[in-house]
Amino acid sequence: MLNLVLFGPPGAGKGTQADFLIEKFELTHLSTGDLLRSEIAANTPLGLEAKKYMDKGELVPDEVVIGMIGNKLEANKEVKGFIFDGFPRTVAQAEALDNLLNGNGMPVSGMLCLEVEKQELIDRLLTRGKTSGRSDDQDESIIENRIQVYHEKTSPLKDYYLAQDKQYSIDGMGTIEEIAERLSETVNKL
Ligand code: B4P
Repeated sequence: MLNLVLFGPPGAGKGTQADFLIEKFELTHLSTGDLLRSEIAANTPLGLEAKKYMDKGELVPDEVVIGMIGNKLEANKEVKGFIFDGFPRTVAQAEALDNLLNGNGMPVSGMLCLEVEKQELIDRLLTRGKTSGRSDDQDESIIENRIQVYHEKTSPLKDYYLAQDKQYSIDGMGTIEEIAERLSETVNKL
C-alpha cells in the first residue's frame, strides 16, 4: 500500500499536485480542507464550528480533523493507498495518523514537502481568491496568518518525518508540470 503525505505551506500546490498523483498512482484522496469545506457547505454543526477557525486562517482543533480522517480510513479499507493532503498539520495529528495506519499495518510511505517562496504563496492564493469564493484567500492578512501558523505548528512535522527517514523536500517553484515530474520521480523511488 502506498500512503503519501503531501505537505507544504498554504498555496504550495498540495491540492493541485494531489490531482496528478491520484491519477498516476491510483490513490484515494483525503483532503481535510475539502472535507471541512463540504461540512461548511452542508451547514453541519461541525462545519459551522470549523468555519470560525478557517475564516481567520487558524487551524481547526485536532480532535475534529482526526475524527474526520479516522472515519474516512474506516470507510475506505480496500483501496491501493491514500494521499493525505493538508493532513497532518500538527504533531498530535501526525501521531494520530501513525496510530490509525500502523494499527492496520499500512504505515506512511513518505512525506513530500513542497518548498515555495513566501511571496509566490501569497500571489497564488490572492489569484485563487479572485475566483474561488474562499474567504481565506481574499485577504492578505489572513493569508499571512496561515503562513505564520504553518511555520509555528506545521513545519515542525518535517523533523517528525525526518526522524522516521520519510521526509522528502521537493522544489515547488516552477510550472505545475515541472513540479509533478519532480514528485513523480520521488514517489517512484518509494
Ligand atoms: P487547505 O484546504 O488545506 O488549503 P491550503 O493550505 O490553502 O492549500 P490548498 O491545497 O488549497 O492550495 P494549493 O496549495 O493546492 O486548508 C484550508 C484551511 O482548512 C486551513 O487554513 C485550516 O483552517 C483548515 N484545515 C485544513 N486541514 C486542517 C488540518 N489538518 N488541521 C487543522 N485545520 C485544517 O494551491 C493554491 C493555489 O496555487 C491554487 O489556486 C493553484 O491553482 C495555484 N498553484 C498551484 N501550483 C501552482 C504553480 N506551480 N504555479 C502557479 N500556481 C500554482
